[in-house]
Amino acid sequence: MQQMKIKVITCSFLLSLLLIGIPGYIFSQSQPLLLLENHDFDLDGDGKKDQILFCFYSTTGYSDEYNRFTIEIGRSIIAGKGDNLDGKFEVVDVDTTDRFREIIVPESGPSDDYGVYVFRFDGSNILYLGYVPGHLHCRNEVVFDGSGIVKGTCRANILQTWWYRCEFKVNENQKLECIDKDFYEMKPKVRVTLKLDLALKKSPSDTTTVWILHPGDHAILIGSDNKRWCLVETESGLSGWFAVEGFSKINGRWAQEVFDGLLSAD
Ligand SMILES: [Ca+2]
Ligand SMILES: [Ca+2]
Repeated sequence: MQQMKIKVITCSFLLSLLLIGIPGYIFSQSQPLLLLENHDFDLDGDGKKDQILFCFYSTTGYSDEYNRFTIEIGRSIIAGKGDNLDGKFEVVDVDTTDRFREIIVPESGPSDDYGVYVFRFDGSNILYLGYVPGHLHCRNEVVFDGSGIVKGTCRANILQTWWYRCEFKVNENQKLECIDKDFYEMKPKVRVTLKLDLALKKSPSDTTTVWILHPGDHAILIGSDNKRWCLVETESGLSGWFAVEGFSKINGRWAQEVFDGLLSAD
């Protein structure tokens, strides 16, 4: 992975030129603009270096809060939106067995909701492959290791606030597609205290009750299918499953009525 050289200029004239033909944008003439240039990358594998022209700018009224960008390569140009864009791009290789190298654009999001936008130049057009959640340079939340599988850190959909390792691959439509799994390890692992009785099941496919947790018992939330079933482990090392309806109903009660210690973040 290589980070591009960044040159900061004020250049509303150049931005106007770049965005001819792209409707829906209004700029003030004094708007600051980051221009990034690099001539050293062959993105489409044809043996010729591709000139990449990158512009970040803001429509928020705050000059350092970049929420728009354009990428121009040859005659192809694409415009994108983001939230607290870092104002830089990088080149990665999603899959070392194909001829392409990809451009990624990181953002910090509205509330430390990090992620990267991924683009590919196919020799004619710049394609938007998709979005990978996670911080590009912290805790390996996002990993481009050339395997063809891009690893991200996704926020889960049930029970409480938690994250899991999600994986994406580029499908036949040139889009990053999330690889669905039956089980995701919860990050972080949360220790909860029971407030009500809770019957634990043997597995999602075998709902035989294996034992019952009682008020005051402690358990660790281990993982989930991120759809309905969650796995807990007791302090004595026993494990079992319980079902969640909707976002956080357990046997008709809110999860907070069943567990003390659940995480809840914006
Ligand atoms: Ca090339
Ligand atoms: Ca490649």
